[in-house]
Amino acid sequence: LTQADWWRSAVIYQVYVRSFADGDGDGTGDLAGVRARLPYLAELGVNALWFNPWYPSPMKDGGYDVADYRAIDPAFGTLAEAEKLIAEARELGIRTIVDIVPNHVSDQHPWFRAALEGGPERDLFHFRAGRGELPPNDWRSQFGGPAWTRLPDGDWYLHLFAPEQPDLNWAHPAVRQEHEDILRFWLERGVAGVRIDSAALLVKDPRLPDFVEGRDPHPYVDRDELHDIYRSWRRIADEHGGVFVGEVWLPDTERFARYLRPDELHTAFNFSFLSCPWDPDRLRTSIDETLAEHAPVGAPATWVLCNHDVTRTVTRYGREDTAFAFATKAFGTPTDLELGTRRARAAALLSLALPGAVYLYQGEELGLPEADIPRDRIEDPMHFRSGGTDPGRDGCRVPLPWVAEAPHAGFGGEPWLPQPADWPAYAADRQAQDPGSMLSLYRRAIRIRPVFGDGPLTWLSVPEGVLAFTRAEGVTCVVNLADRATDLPAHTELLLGSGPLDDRGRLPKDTAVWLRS
Ligand code: TEU
Repeated sequence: LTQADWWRSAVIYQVYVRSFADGDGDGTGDLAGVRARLPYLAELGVNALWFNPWYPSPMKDGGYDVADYRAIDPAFGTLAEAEKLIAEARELGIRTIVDIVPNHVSDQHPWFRAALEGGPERDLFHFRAGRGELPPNDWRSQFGGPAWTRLPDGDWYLHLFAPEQPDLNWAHPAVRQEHEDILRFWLERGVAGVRIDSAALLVKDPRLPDFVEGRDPHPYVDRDELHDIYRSWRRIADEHGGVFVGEVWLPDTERFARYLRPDELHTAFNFSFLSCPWDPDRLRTSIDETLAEHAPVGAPATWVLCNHDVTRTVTRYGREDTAFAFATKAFGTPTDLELGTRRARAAALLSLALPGAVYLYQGEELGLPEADIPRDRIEDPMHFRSGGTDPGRDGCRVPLPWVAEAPHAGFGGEPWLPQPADWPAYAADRQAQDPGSMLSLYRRAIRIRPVFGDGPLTWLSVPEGVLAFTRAEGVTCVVNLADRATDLPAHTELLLGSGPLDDRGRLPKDTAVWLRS
């Protein structure tokens, strides 16, 4: 692989800045905190950092309500500091990916404020008269409740997410122009890539019809007009050597792959893998379908186990229903963390052995569980819009534990979300000393991972319930998802294991190894 192709097999670490590390002691993570931890990230061995939105924001949706796309939220730092961070990371061989939110802006964005004043900026959004006392159509917000909010003047505006996130009108040329300028702005500041938030939702049917189950095209998901937008974005990326990763959430694999054609997005998140249950057949099918859908368009697959929207991996795999990822669970779902951790360790070796790029959400390398957030501390709008039944996504966004013996586990000041009492046990400094820790496993796995080369995947025939495959370099990954221990295929060297073999040298259940044949 050439330098320019780094993204085809990269390990990309997701930084949720607000919860990563707090450099100034105010309880909110910041760029100073990230800069201080760059050596940690270099030692972990990741190739790039994806920063969740770091722009000025009222934080009604963790920064996905952007008030200014060309600056840094003062709670995080300054633009000059971001440029320093980008350069310092690059010195360590780590590239930067920024998160662009094109579907909507904050209600505090100058455009929306001007629109509320009745200016021509109204055309940049979807303002409509209601149907009597009812909203203009029956669309629902992704967070629950109607997708429309009524203003004192009687008009309604569309928001597919929270009311503080009005949707932009992508049929308006100024919206396109503005986002192309924003892309250039960040690419010119040295970022290597851009994550595109809610990438399949931007374009709406201009008639804004009621939703009809199964009707194609959908009034706001995966509309054909999107491809023209991403083609012009791709030209901008190519001028700067930048790459895209789209948050394209589409179950239909053919429609999904259209976004990855050579003149569109470079990559997209693999939500099929993320929402796959801990089941050998389902995992193998997900892997096969992923590789099959990417091959014709020549795009590399991505492997995602967790992100800031879903339940932490060790918790998900420690529950009876291991499949769910996008919908959160009721409060107090029974969880076996020991089992979940064993599986998460095996899943780490599985995902890092597959062909393509791997996304690693901060804290996964520490094996953090989903935290129970006291109800009166929850901030996620998803919780409120569910009427309080859904705990929301804050449980995977708790400030990280760095130092076991320090106040707030070394995060910094009193964290904006409370840390569970056992957080110090997960602290990075403690795990760095422990060869059996999740951190040590991730460090070794990321270091050894290049032994798989960039060859294609070949499945080996092994007993039922076991997944085993090789890549061109003669290195094999074996994952045991059966109920009993299994014999290992012939090999000359055991490179890495997610856990010990049993006393007869067999691979126990919920365990993975990397072997040299
Ligand atoms: O998420 C978009 C998305 O797919 C969500 O609707 C997802 O289904 C939801 O979070 C339920 O889990 C992106 C961001 O990742 C998310 O954090 C933002 O809240 C959302 O966009 C709005 O910008």
